[in-house]
Amino acid sequence: MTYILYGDRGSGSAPVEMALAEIGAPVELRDVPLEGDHQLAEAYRRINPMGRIPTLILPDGTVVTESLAILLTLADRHPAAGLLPPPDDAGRAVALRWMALVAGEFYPCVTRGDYPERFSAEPGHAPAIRARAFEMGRAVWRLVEAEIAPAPYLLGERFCVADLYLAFLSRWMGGREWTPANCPKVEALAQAVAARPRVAPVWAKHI
Ligand SMILES: N[C@@H](CCC(=O)N[C@@H](CS)C(=O)NCC(=O)O)C(=O)O
Repeated sequence: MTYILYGDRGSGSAPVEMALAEIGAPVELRDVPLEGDHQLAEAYRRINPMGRIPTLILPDGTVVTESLAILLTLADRHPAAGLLPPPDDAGRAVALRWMALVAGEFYPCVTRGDYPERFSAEPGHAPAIRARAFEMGRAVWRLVEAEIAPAPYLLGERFCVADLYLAFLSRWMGGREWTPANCPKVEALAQAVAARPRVAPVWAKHI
């Protein structure tokens, strides 16, 4: 029943590792250091053809890529952990909404910020691409900030996997300094998640 998680410190594998900690599921962690572009190595691309982390291998060998798909898969496979409300609960729709927004709108900004040279054939464009990616990424968090009312979690007292995902991704793109100053509700959510007993050691390792 052991999962295999490919990832790196501070990366998108962190919320997956945190979800596994909440579940209490055994996991073998395999390092794919982004420094040196090990995610682009041929051997790893045979597992994840996008050359990205995280990748989760289920105990039966099934490969799951895409952080959102991985987290939802874990929530589905371990209902006793309560990582998502049931399908007929509106809270599930709320959780999915915020996770999809962050996966679809914020994560691509992170890629543009980290690898601006991929987005223009003209090397001189990189600083402007990076700057715009930061603006667009922060616009996503401002929108989240305006809409959520964590108490202390997105669904009130009930913790869910969306809390993990938003909390950890809010640390990226300078978020550790920018979020407390600009998005106090998102910051409070991040602190509440970071303080959870099973999450705290994993959070500390990745931040
Ligand atoms: N859509 C993917 C994005 C994954 C992603 O971009 N991961 C980053 C690390 S957090 C990565 O592997 N970057 C390396 C690269 O783009 O070459 C997901 O949600 O899992």
